[in-house]
Amino acid sequence: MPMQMGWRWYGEGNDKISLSDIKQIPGVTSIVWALHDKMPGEVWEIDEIAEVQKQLDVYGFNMDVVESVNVHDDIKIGLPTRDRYIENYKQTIKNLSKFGVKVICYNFMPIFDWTRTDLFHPVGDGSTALYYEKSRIKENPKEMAEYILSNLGGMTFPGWEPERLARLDELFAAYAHVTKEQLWGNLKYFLEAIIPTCRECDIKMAIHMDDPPWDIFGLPRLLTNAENIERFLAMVDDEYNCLTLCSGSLNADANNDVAVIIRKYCNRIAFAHIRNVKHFENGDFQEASHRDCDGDTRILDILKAYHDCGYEGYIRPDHGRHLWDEKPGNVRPGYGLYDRALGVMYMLGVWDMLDKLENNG
Ligand SMILES: [Mn+2]
Repeated sequence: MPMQMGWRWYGEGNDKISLSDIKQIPGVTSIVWALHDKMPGEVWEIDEIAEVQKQLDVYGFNMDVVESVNVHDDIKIGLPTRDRYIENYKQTIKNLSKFGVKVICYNFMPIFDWTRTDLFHPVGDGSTALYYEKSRIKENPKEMAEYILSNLGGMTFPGWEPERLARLDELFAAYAHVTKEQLWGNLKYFLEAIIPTCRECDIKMAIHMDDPPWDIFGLPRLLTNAENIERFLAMVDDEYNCLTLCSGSLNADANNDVAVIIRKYCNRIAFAHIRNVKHFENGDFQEASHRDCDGDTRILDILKAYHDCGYEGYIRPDHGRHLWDEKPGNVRPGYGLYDRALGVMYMLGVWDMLDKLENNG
């Protein structure tokens, strides 16, 4: 079985890109989906999941990959109330298994999900892309949160729930005493509680890399480099404890050689995000097209590594630039149609050629 191409879709009425649009992109078989109106900690109910299945069935897409089932802050903080939310999480896993779901992507980042300082930074060719200006991430997380929320144009973004971020002071106070070691411990507690359910349901838990892969605003981050990936996999050494290997997140730190990491941990990668990043000398970075030479992430080496390992998991283009008529207000930042579709074709082009060289010499 070859790797399986997916496309992240935000759901009926919540995504300007339709399933019919996606169907016209060659090679996409999996819709990477979620129930985007769910708050972290809530159970995903059978009838709600069935609704999505019905929509995908019309186009013959599978719903094998969920991104994300978000983890409640009480679990990350390690509060006594976490057990209730862990039970809910297990129920969600059980409900998802009834629909053939194979992989759940999640992350364990405190308070903020991915973080950028500019969502529509000019690339220089007329397009725009997400940008991270290191000097602007200093003391004031509120300013950044307000900027990002005000530029989502009312669109939902997992990890950026306005209801949660309205309580930013409260959240920072709650995390103030959580050291990096405690956060590791809380992640272990969570995984040890749910992995037996994952085994029973044949669903892999695939943690997303932290983005960017370093501490921000004094908040600890764990999944940042090869050493920490090693620690994570050894901590709960189980085939259902897996990775969402996000090339763009890891390579925001230029020291991370993503292709080397893939070759080492390929059997524990359940989901691959492919994204290219361009580095600047002062530590800033900008997202780039998937084409190898447009960034510094070495996309060709990454695809070759997956191919050499016989990777049969799920893969998707990650963020794309905003092209042509995609402008603030009409596009979900990073998740436009065109550049991600170009990314799919680039990846499939490389992959098909690697197949051909392997089969015909
Ligand atoms: Mn990613």
